[in-house]
Amino acid sequence: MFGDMALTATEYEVVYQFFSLTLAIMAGAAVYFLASRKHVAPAYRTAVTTSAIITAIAAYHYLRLFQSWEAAVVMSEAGGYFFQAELFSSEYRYADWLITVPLLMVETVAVLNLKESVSRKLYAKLCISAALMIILGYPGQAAATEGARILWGTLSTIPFVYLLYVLWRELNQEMQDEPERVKVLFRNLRYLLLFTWGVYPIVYMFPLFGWNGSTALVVSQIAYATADLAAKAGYGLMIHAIAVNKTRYDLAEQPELLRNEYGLSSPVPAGAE
Ligand SMILES: *C/C=C(C)/C=C/C=C(C)/C=C/C1=C(C)CCCC1(C)C
Repeated sequence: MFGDMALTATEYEVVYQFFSLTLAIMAGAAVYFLASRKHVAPAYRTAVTTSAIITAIAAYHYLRLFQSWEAAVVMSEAGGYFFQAELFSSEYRYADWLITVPLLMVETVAVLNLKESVSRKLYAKLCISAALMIILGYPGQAAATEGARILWGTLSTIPFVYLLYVLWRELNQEMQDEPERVKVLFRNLRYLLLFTWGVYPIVYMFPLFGWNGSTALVVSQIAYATADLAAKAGYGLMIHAIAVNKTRYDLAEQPELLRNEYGLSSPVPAGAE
């Protein structure tokens, strides 16, 4: 719902630099997660690998968004900057979310290493509702009218609320036997999810408040990028911390795992998270 508009040089630069920075951090995070897989037991590696995949996919999409931003902003004859809404592809965001948001659900379940029958149901519920949330939100993002934005936004909120319900209610029942430390980390993980994911519907509503000038355009891009960093790279760090703790706990409980299943040569050093 952002139309063509004049931008100041600062507004153009701020988004340009922030996209560039986000791209760099996402790419760095992907390398870090790949390299730190070995700190955790094989049972938890899928979760950490998934973090690497998510941040790599996001890095690629930030490259595309960065290029799209460069292409969409031209110099006007008067010498100022001019944003051409048609040329800026926010589709990259939705394409990214469609893949990365279900993957974020995959890593959340994978790191718990639950019974297969239980995790299979959770994967299905969480991945399907995550994908539905993004698919239903897109027509509203692309719509030209407020009515359509409200309608699709509301429809998209239904799977979002269901997803939160599954994460809080159903997953709690599965968490009973987890060590205290893992319970605390997992509680914090869900709060991180709630606060970062909450940013997206708020930004989505900007035009409904009549907020669609150049400041709103810049703020929405920065807000999305910041939320993406916290919800993907930051979230991945917390997943890694949970995996390290669970590895340590497993080894304390069953030291023979060290040699056999885990193939580790020495215990995970304390403070490795
Ligand atoms: C890495 C990207 C993430 C975590 C993206 C999350 C996106 C959302 C939670 C989007 C939610 C939306 C609604 C709940 C309603 C309005 C439409 C959306 C798609 C912005």
